[in-house]
Order: sequence, then C-alpha cells, then structure tokens
Amino acid sequence: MAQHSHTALSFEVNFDGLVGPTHNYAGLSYGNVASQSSAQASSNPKQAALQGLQKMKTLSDLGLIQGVLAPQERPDVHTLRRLGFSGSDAQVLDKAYLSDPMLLAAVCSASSMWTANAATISPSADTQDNRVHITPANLNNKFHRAIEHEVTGLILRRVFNHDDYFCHHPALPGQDAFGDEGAANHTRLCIDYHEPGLELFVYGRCAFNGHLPAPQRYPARQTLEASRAVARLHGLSEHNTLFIAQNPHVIDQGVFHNDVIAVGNQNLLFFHELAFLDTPAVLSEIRAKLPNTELHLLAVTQAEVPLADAISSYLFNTQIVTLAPGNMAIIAPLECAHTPSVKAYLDRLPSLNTPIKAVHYIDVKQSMRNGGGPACLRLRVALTQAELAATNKACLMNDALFTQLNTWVERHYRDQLSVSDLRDPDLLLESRSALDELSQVLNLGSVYEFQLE
Ligand code: SUG
Repeated sequence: MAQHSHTALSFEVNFDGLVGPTHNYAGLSYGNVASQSSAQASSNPKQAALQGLQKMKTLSDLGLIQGVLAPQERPDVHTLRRLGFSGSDAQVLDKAYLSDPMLLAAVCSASSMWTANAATISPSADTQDNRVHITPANLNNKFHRAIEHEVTGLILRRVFNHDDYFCHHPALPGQDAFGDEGAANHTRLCIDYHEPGLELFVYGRCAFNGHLPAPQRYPARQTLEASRAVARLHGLSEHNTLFIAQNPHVIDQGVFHNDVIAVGNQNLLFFHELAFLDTPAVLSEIRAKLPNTELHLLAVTQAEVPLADAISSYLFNTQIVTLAPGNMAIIAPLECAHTPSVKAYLDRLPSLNTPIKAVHYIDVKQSMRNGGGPACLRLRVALTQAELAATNKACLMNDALFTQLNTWVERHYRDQLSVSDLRDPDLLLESRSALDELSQVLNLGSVYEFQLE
C-alpha cells in the first residue's frame, strides 16, 4: 500500500484515543443530542475499548499508519481535592458523590477518547518554522472536558518528543472568549500531505463581535478568536488559512462540532449543504486560495440526506482516508448503514466520480451513544518521513500491540458500569493499575499523577 511504502514522502497518521476504564453515560454534554439521550444508561467500558481497538486495527490493515493515545486518569481525584474534598481517596470520592453526583460523574468521564478534540495540529509544510505545531484544546465549554488539556499536552509531548520537528504550545486561556475544541473544527485541504495546504478553521461564534449570528438554543463551543489565536501560534499565514462561520441553525439542531457536518481529506471536502453560514462564499474562497488544484467539493443536499439523518447517523463524522494516490475510502459508523437515506447515498458514493472508491462500516456504538463517531475518536497528524521517525514508536499500532492491548483491556476493564458505580474505590484502583501498565507499554514515562501503593 502506498502509505506504508518507503518511497512515500509523507503520511497521515490517525491517533485514536484508547477508551478509558471509566467510560460511562452521564449526560454531560448539553447540545450533544446523543450524550443527553444516553444519560444514565449503563455502559460497557470493555466493549467500548475493544471496539476502539478493532477500529484502529481495521485502519492499520488497510495499510494506514495508526497511532494510539493513552486515556487520562479517571476518577480525577486531584481535581476533586482542588475543589475542597479531602480525606483518603475513597473518602474524596464518597464526599463528592454525596455532595454532587454530577460533579463526580464529570471527573470520571472517559471523554479524552475523542482525540479529535485533543489538539489542533498544523503540519510542517504550512508553518513558518517548518515544524509541526501542536496546541491542546482548552475544551472550555464543558467542565468534564476542560480538565483534559494538561495531561493531553503531556501525552502529546511524549509521543512527539523532538524539538527539531515538533513545537508544543500550551492550551489557549481557559475563558469563554477563547473556547477551543481542537481538530474537530479544523480540516486541511492539500494535494499531498507534505505539500503546503489550506487550513480551514470553522467557528460557531465571535466573542468580541456580538453582531455576527450565533446559535440560540445550544452553545457554540468554538470562537473565531480562538481559531485565529491557534493559527497565529502555529505560524500560519493569510494564504494558507480560511476562517469559516458555521451555520448557527445546525448548531441548534445538535451539530456541536463542525466534524459532525463536514470532513475533508487532501483535495476533497465532503459536507452537508447546510454546514456553513455562507456556503457559496466558502467554496469560492477555497478555490481562490488553492488555485491550480483539482478540488472535489462534495455537497450533500437536504433532499439527498435530511440534516436530522446526517446528525443521527454521523454521515460526516466519517474518516476519509487515502489508500493510494487518488484512491480514498470512507470509514463510516454502522449507524450509517441503518439509516435508509444515508445508506442509499453511501451506496451511490463510489460511483459519483470522486476519489472515494469504497465504504467500510465499523462498529463504535459505545462511543456513538455519547456522540463520538469514527472521526471524533481520532487526531490526524500529517508527518514527513523524518517526523514519523522521530515519533514514539511504542504508540504506533501493529499486530503485536493490538494483541497486547486487547489482553490488557480483557484483564482490567469492567463490562458494565453505571453512574452510581463511579464512587466505588475499587474502580479507582483498577483504573490506576491499568494506566500504570499502559504507560509502560506505550513508553510514556510518568504522565499520571498517582502513585501505586
Ligand atoms: O464533547 N461527548 C463528547 C463527544 C465529543 C465528540 N467529538 C467530536 N465531535 N469531535 C463531547 O460532547 C459525553 C459525555 C457524557 O455525557 O457522559 C461527551 O463528552
């Protein structure tokens, strides 16, 4: 396969978040319809982690380079202590549960699995100093996610651990005006991954300009100010960036990140016609900034797939991957096969004269029920050969690691968890011993705060 061939100059590596042992449904994400409707359902962390691993294996078997990002320490006892709960770890959990069960649920969420929200990454071909720039997302809009970025930053430093090639920034200030959700609102168009591209930053509202339209019902998590700051930090220029306003009406229907309604890969942008505030203007700006590029700007109409079907099936939270030059595949959640309008569209797609030649369905139902589809579960990193060589090898998927991680999940994970189990001190111990072992397997050093007794 082209991606693995030694002659390839660059690679798109997908780093998937490994689902943590506390995966549960707590209804924490207002504006994310799936999270709200699964609230209080019982989860299966073991199955969730195995589904995630199988997804990684499927992509790796297609010939793509696949990475693994470790989960975070949850329950997050350190955050509870910062909030005034004291005593032994078991007492801290118990006091938090009795005082505010939703707070305990928030510090137990396995939400770091959705690594599309881990960071925004600009490939070296686009940046001023020709290094890969990485900014963890502050995820400021939701408390359970706002406590992720410090450890996310640490993990990313251990994975991309070479100053000649990688430049790590801290997350943006944790304030509403700079709400940043990372790569979920960022797509890059290019011809080949190592060539300069056009980085699309999609935002839901402007913090400092109240005249621009904003959603009325659900929050817009990403601001224009945040997107601009990330582009500045990464040394991008006016020529290789485009800031695009999301359609506030679709946010109000449950499109809480742009990757629920649009996805791009190389010279292809796949999106619903209602995705952006001014779609014709967006398309003409893309064409103007990428002259001499054969572009496939593939809009799906409301008549083909109604918005509600696109949101419930996650048609646009698919991954579009390049298997060989000009030959792409779309990786779709099983829910797409079960939604008639979407299934009909995907059946036609390979014959529509675009680079997409095949559709692969995968089962990530445990994650989908919290509003996380295939694209949410992965962080894309375009790397040159030298950058890939400088990346932590222990975090790259292969048959041996796949087997090892499956065994690890089987040994440490529960197959049933409900919100009332989160105060169980044994869950904390199980989670810590699992992560302690994992950090050795993935060669991460000490990224977690706990000490095993
Ligand atoms: O931030 N769900 C995540 C889903 C993130 C999806 N990511 C992308 N679209 N890229 C969120 O809303 C739900 C947790 C709960 O309710 O238990 C949650 O955090």
